[in-house]
Amino acid sequence: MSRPPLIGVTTSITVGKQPERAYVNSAYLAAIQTAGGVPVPVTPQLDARSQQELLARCDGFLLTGGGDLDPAAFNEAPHPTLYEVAPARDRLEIALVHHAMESRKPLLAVCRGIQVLNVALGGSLFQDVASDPGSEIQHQQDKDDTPRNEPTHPVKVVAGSRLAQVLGTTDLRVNSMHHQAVKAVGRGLVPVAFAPDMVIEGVELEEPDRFVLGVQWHPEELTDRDPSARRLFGALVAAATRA
Ligand SMILES: [Mn+2]
Repeated sequence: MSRPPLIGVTTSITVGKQPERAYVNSAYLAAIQTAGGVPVPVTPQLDARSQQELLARCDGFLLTGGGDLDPAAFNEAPHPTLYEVAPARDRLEIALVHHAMESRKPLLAVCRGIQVLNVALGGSLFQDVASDPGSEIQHQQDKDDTPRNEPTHPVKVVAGSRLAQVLGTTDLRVNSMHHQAVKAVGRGLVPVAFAPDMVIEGVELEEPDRFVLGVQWHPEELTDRDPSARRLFGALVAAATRA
């Protein structure tokens, strides 16, 4: 019996508040543990040596949701709606993506995570989907106080993609708590899931034998009600067990 894999789970960090703290929503840790993995918080508070040692020991990674990336990373000026930019977190998570690419370790990227994955591979973001490109779909259900675990818009997944295979479906309804989205797609990534307004809701690495997936919704909040959400975390842990 192999040992359960260690899944590095990135944390948020307080911005402009003292004392500085790292934090992570329990739902991410629960989803990894239910899938049989051991979640290990990876925080921007670690120094470079600790970060490097910790990443090297992890068998797979989960990039979590949170505030916006500094748009300087894709050579754009900040949009007025930009919020909670944490440069130390950006640096850590971009380094983590490069580590996962070089070491060929599995990576699941959720919400902000899909944006980090895309930008780390040279892509760019729509900084405020509601105004650019503009949409009739409500991608920020938290604005209406809709519960985090309530699906609010449909997503179509490209048939034959790895994401469709992992989810076990090409049609699902997802929760939505993002005001940014993938614009120019990063090197080696393919968009494989779309909202009805054509906002990109899923990407994967083109290489067929690699497990690098990004989703714009929050499957960690849906594991109780949606088997496809459980399958995502199950597939990450399975891929990390083989890695
Ligand atoms: Mn959405």
